[in-house]
Amino acid sequence: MSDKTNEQNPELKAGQFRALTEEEIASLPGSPGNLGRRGFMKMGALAGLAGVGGTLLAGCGRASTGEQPVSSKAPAPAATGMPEDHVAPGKLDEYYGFWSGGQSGEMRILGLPSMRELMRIPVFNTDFAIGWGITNESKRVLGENFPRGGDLHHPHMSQTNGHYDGRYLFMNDKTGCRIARIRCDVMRTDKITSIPNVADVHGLRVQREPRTGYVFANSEFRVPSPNDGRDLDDPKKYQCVFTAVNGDTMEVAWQVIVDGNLDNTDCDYDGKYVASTCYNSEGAVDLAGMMQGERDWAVVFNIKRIEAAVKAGKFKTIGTSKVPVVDGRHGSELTMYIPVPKNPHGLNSSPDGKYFAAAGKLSPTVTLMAWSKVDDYFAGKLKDPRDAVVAEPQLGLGPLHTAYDGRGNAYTTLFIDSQIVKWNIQDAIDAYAGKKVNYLRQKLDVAYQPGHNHTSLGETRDADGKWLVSLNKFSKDRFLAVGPLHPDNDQLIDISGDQMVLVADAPVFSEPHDSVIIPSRLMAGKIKRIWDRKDPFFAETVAQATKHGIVLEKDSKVIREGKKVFVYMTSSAPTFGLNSFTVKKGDEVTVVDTNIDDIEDLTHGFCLSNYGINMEISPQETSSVTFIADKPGVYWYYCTFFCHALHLEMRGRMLVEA
Ligand code: CUK
Ligand code: CUA
Ligand code: CA
Repeated sequence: MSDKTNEQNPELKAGQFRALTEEEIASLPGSPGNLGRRGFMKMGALAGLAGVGGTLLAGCGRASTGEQPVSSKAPAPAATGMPEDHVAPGKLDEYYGFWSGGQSGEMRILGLPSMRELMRIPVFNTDFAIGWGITNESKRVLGENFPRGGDLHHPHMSQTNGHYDGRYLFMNDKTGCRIARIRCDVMRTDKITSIPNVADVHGLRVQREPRTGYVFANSEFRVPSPNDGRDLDDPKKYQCVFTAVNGDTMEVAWQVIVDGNLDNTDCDYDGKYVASTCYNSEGAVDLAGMMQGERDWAVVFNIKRIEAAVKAGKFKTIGTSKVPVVDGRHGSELTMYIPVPKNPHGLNSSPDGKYFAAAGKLSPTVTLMAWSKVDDYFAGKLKDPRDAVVAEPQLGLGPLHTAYDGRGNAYTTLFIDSQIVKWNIQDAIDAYAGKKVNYLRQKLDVAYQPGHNHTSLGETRDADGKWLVSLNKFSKDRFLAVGPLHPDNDQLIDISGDQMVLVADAPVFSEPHDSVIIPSRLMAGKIKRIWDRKDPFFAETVAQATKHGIVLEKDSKVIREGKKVFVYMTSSAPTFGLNSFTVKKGDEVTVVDTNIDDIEDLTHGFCLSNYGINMEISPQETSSVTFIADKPGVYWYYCTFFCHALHLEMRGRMLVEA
């Protein structure tokens, strides 16, 4: 950041900004004078953006969001009877929502329309309730030297033929360059893969056809290649790669070197292409530089050609990684670069399989491109990649992501305007072709500053057009004060009628970026209520016990191998199989606990006082933990899940001899 003075706020340096006061907003040229808090939020966002360079909103007048007339009034929610999102006590939600946990590193399960949080699934984070990052079973998934947390942005469910198939959820860790997989049958993270040759993993999507298949991952940050200390301050030599992971084995299949960088990604409905937005075609390393160009691009990857190139050995490897890396920079026959305005963000395929949309972010437009034109390009029938664009509707300020209802309408979040704009795809195409039609349908105020939005089933062929969630970054005054850190506000919107209707505000902890909404009927019978004793998640622990001659469902016994002590015990409400066990100071102790209760919901815990250990053991599960008994004395272990009237009495002693 330079020392140049910020033009808007002379007392601040370039790059620093503060929200304007209400008086300052009222005095701005073109200001309606008396802005409500919504206007205030918008101007604050504008001031923040304007503070960095001035050219940021190039291409759009500040107040004009397109010449097309549209109502931005929110229709009143249903005035009579129960609210639409009311799910009575004892009743079940119609949809699951799988929610990103952002910088908390976890994934969350919500019920819709109630927006009740049902469960948190630790993924990249450590979690004391579950013992994630503590148990041996979780460490086998995380790796021994796992980072302390992660930044989870994009959860997506595996698909078969463009339908959710209930097998897995995949998600990225932006900071740790990792991809994780959650098994939907037990809702537990079962694989984490580190992506080589990248500095972050941001956008993530799954292959729809014929199935998942590939998990596609974008890297946003450009770094030297390999990033081993060379070319430190020579950004021209930095690069970025696109990654495809095999969703079955979770091994990295191949990577593609690209020009510029990669932000968000989505694929087609034919299994042929995957496309990503790039906001840093400039290859800059500072904000002003990344906003220099009026256009960046969307890059399309030709999957078949990339596979063929890898098969033919036309690849290299980078550094110590063995992953095949092909060159997809300009001029390559593996890729297509479609110019789009300016610093695009979201990339979203329409559920009819025909189009993909790049949201303009710094341009008030969304660029709609046709997969059929991509076919034409790779067949040599389309010369100018820009001719793949079939519409470029002007929607409003700060378009970030687009969702679809399956009835021909698209819904785009406007970060700066704090609105969802509904527009009609065919009308936008006709308008682009020169016809006089109004493609705008409605603008709905949301509170405030939406990032992603998501429609029920909207990323599959089954888009049902019932619900839309707007994942808003700010909640400001919508909830009781809870300190300087505010919750985000995820709003539920009914899109089943002609007009969007805001139904509910749901506060959420930092910071959901994305979500998927899946009918509960689709998951019916797929989610286990009790562990299977043969589950692979703890199979290695079972194998180790078998070597010791232990039957985990029956035996509670201590086995010593030199300085290694294995403590096997059962849990059955309200008792541990061992009342006490004795070890020596310095021993490496492994406690293996098996919950032999087979009653649904009867979970036990094993918590060892003053040793920083807790683990969850659900019915028929085995959990284990290994630690050094480095403190002599008496240490109680106790059950942490209230399992029985005598739950408090469910405890025992570890005696550590000096
Ligand atoms: S995202 Cu990751 S910065 Cu718009 Cu998909 Cu929030
Ligand atoms: Cu077992 Cu509480
Ligand atoms: Ca740019």
